[in-house]
Amino acid sequence: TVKKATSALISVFHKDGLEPIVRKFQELGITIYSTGGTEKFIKDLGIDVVPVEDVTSYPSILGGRVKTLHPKVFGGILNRQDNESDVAQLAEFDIPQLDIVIVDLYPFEKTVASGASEQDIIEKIDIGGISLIRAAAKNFKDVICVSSMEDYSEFLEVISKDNGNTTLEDRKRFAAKSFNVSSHYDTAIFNYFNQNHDIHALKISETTGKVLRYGENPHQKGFFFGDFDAMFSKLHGKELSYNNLLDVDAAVNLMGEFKNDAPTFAILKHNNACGLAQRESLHQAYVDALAGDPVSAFGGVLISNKEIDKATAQEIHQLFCEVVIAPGYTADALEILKGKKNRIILIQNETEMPKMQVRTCLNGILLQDKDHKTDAIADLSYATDTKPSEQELEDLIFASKLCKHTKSNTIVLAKNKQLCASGTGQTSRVDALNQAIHKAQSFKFDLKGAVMASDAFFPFPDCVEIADKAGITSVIQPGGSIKDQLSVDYCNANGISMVMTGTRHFKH
Ligand code: 93A
Repeated sequence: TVKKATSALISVFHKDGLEPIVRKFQELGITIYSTGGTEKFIKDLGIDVVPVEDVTSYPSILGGRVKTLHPKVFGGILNRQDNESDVAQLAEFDIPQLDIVIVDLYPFEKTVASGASEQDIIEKIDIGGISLIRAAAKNFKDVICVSSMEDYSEFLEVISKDNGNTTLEDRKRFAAKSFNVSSHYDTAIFNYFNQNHDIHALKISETTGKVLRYGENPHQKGFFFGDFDAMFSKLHGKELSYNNLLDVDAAVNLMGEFKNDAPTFAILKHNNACGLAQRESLHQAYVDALAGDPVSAFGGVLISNKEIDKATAQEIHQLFCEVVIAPGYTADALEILKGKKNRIILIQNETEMPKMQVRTCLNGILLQDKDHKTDAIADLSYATDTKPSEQELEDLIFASKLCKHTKSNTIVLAKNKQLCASGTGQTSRVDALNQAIHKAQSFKFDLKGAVMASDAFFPFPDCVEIADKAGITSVIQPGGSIKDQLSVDYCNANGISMVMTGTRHFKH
C-alpha cells in the first residue's frame, strides 16, 4: 500500500506556499505538470515543469474555462494501477500516470463576499479544479490529493518522510480532507444560487432527514435527523410528530436523573414536567405524579424508570396521553396500553445520549456541552443555622434535579418526593415562584414542610419571603448572588434551612 510518487499535477490559484513543495519535488525527481499561471510560477523558480497542454495537445480554451478537462489528464488520475486493462489503456493512449494532485480552487466565496458582479462570480466557479480534486480523492488508492493551502506543511512532511513514498492511510486522510473541501465549495455555490429561493429544507429532507407530518405547527415543514430506532423500540401507535419528539427528548433527559432510583414516574407537557413522583411502587409513583397536575397531564408524555406493570397500565389507560416511555412492559400491561389506537408506546433502549447540544443562532449554530452536572447531597454547602432534615435533603435534591430540566426561570416546589408544582419559563424568578404556589394551592397541596428549588441564585430576598409565607421550610439554590446574605439572613430569622449547590442550571 506504500506508493512511490514520480509525477504531480499542480494547478493552484494562489501560488503562495508552493515553492518549498516544488523544490522538494525537484529534489525527489518528481515530474511536475502544470497549468498556465502555475506553470509560469514554477518555471520562474528555475524548476522544470511540463505544461499540461503538452499532455492534452490542446491549448487552454474559452478564456481558461477548459484547461485540464481532458481524458489524458483525468485518465492519468483515475486509472487503477492494479487493473491490467487500465494500465494497458494508459500505454495505448499515451497517458502519463499522475501520483500527486495539488489544487487551490478559484476563490468563489471571497469573490461573492467582495460584492463582485454576477458575471465575475460565475467565472469563479471552478470546474476543472474541483473535478481534479474529486478524481484524485476518489482514486486515493493510487493518488494523493492536496486540496487546500492549509495542508501544504502536512503534505511536505508526508512526502519527505520516506523519499516520496506515501502510505494508503496518508492518501485516504487527504482524500477525506478533499471531499470536505469539495462539499464546502459546492455548498457555498448552492447558497449563492439559493439566495432568492427556499430550496434548502426540501433538499435536506430528500437526502438524509425523516420527513415529519409538519413542524411545530401545521404550516411549518419539519424533519428529523437522527436514528430514533437506535434509542427506542416502538411497540404501538401513530407516527411521532415534531412536538412528540421534543417531549420524548425532554422526558428521557429528565428520567436520566432518576435512572437507578426507586420507581419514578414523570408526566411532561411542552417539554416541562407537570407531574413527577418517586414511590415504592410504580403504580403509586404514577398516581402521585398525575396528582401533581391532572389538568396539564391530558395529552402528555409519560415516562417511567421501571418496567410498567398491569396495575400501572390500568391507571394510565384512564388518561388521554400521547406517548408512554419505559424500559419495558409486562405482557398484560402492554395489552392494556394498546387499547388506544394512536397511543405511542416506546421501549427506551440502553443507549447513550449525545454529549453535545446544537441549536440555530442568528445565521449560524450554537454548540455546547449538555448540562451533565447532577446535584448530589455530598456537594451541598449549608448556608443557614437550621439544617434540612434527612427527608428535606432528599426532597431538595429531587426538586433540584427537576429544576435542571425545566425551562428557566423556574422554581420547583416538592414534598415527599412528589412535585407539588413548578413555575416554568417565567421572565422573573418571583413570577415563577408565585405561579408555582398558585398552582400547588389550586391542586390542594399543603405546602407546609415543602421544599423549594431554584435553577439560579436569588438576586433579592423576596423569593424566600414569599416561600416562607406559603409554608416552605427548606430551600436549594446555586448561590453566588452578591446579596446571598440577605436571603440567608431571612431564612435564619425564620427557621428555614438553605443549601447551596454552587451549580446554576439555566435551560433556555
Ligand atoms: O476554469 S476551470 O474550471 N477549467 C479548468 O479546466 C481548470 N483546471 C484547473 N479552472 C480550472 N483550474 C483551476 O485553475 C484550478 O483549480 C486553479 O484554481 C486554477 C489555476 O490556474 P493557473 O495555473 O492558470 O493559474
